[in-house]
Amino acid sequence: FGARQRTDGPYADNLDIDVLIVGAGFGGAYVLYEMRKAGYSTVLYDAGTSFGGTWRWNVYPGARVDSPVPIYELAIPEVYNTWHWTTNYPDWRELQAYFDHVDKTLELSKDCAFKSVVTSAEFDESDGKWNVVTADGRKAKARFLVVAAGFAAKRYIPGFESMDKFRGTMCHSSFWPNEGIDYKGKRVAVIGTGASGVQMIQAMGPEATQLDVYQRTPNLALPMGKRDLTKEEQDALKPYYPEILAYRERCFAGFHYDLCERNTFDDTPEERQAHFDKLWKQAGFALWLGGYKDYLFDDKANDEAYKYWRKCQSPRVKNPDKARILFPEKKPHPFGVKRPCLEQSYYEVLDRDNVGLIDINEKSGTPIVGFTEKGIKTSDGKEREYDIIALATGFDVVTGGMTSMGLKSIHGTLLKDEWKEGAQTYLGTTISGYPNMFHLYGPHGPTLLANGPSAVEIQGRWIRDAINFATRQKLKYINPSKEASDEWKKRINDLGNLTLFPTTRSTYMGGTVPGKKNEMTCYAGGVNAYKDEIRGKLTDWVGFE
Ligand code: N01
Repeated sequence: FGARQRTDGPYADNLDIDVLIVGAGFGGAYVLYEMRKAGYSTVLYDAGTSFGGTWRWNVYPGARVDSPVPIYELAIPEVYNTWHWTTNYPDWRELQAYFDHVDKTLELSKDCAFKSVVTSAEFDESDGKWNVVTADGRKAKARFLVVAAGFAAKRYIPGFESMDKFRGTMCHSSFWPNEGIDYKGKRVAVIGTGASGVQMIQAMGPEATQLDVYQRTPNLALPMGKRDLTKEEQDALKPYYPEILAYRERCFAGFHYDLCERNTFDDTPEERQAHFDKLWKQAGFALWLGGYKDYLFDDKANDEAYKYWRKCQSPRVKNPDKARILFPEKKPHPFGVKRPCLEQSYYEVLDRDNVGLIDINEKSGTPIVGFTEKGIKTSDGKEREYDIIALATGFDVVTGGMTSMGLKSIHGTLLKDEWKEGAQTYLGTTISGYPNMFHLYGPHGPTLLANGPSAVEIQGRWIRDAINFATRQKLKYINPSKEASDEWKKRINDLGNLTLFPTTRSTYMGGTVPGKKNEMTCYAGGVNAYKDEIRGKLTDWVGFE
């Protein structure tokens, strides 16, 4: 991360402030804005060098948000009224420029210390303050600690045998250099076909000499529907932004879609076809987030969604061997319980002659057995040679950022040890034993089941109000009770168990890091219900000590 350049202002040693925020993505930016408006002395630490969070790190080829704007932006008028996008699905460069604009408009950086990695944080009950230490030894005291680390702060690299022997270039999607890696005319492998893998494959396939895709599970990808946006059409819509952006919080996933009021088999096959066709035409996440209301609960209903998806996408791949791996007749998992990526030319790129598709699924294919100096070896004894290996293998998702920060409870235990048996939170915003600490866009909130800005604004306002109430009531600290926290965990699991999510290992179930507990990580009752549920607890400190 490099050394800190400054020693003044937010970079000073021995800070003593009201609120310390960790993370400069949407969550951190929003909370900093709210805290300052409320008059608290606030400082934000981030490991990177500017605002953007995940969009500063994930600059791999083809990286582009797959949630449309203006849904995917902050509902802050001074920011959106002075900003225009070039497209409804901006790429990482445009998102970085947007974050620079947020920073400049709200003057956020003056309260930020970048290149500041938190390595330990412990609450002192005697003075009611957090003691936070950074990697370069700075200390800070704060009454409140807000962890806005995001769900993808800690990358996951599988421990393939002899990885260190590979002599070519190897890089994880979230650690791609800003200046890029020249893959034109090179032999490239991509491992992983989640959202990052799909986008990399689309970008690199047409340029590389040879691109091999190592797929463990097919991505049930949907057409993105990307198009250019003009300044005029955005200006015409801006008077309605307050209503459009508020509407997100009334929808299940914080987008502008909602599940349809009918069950799958309420409709005749013809009506069903017409309904699916309508969603398909809308593109984006419509088929996923606007489907029949039972399809994420009832496997038979889910079959209909999968069959429709397969019928639409499979004609795009002519190579029968590839088609078999990409569109199995028996669905690989219920449609929608793993995040369908939004694609533009994914299937045409996979169908190219210079693009290979290797099924590394343990049941149906030939798993990777290890790396060599020159490439990758699979269980059928084949060794393929590469110049570049791109790891699109995801993250220690949702909890990894929080467990890497050295957070210590008032009982002397470390969060990373406590959460070995699974995350434990109250309301997806607080943790028992960690008084006056809040988190957002992390475990047990809507998080991965929600549009990012919608979720962080709901949680950010709640955190602001909790801090306001505690301050006005002169409470030294607030701490959720163990009982309330157990109840919330049960609520998360009960909601999850109503759905088909627990049938499949996925980011919603904690990801694929070996040994990590497979359990529901997000609140599955919907953004709208979540908002009401947590607000109700704040008025009388229900569940807090
Ligand atoms: O990571 P992932 P991601 N051997 O965990 C495979 C957001 N996001 O970086 O499916 C072989 O989804 C794994 O296989 P399987 C988005 O919310 C958004 O792509 O577990 N393969 C999978 O294919 C997303 O959910 C955007 O069988 C292994 C892949 O690696 C989240 O970030 C863009 C393996 C990991 O997929 C993470 O997405 C990018 C192993 N040992 C990301 N281990 C946009 O907005 C894992 N895999 C556009």
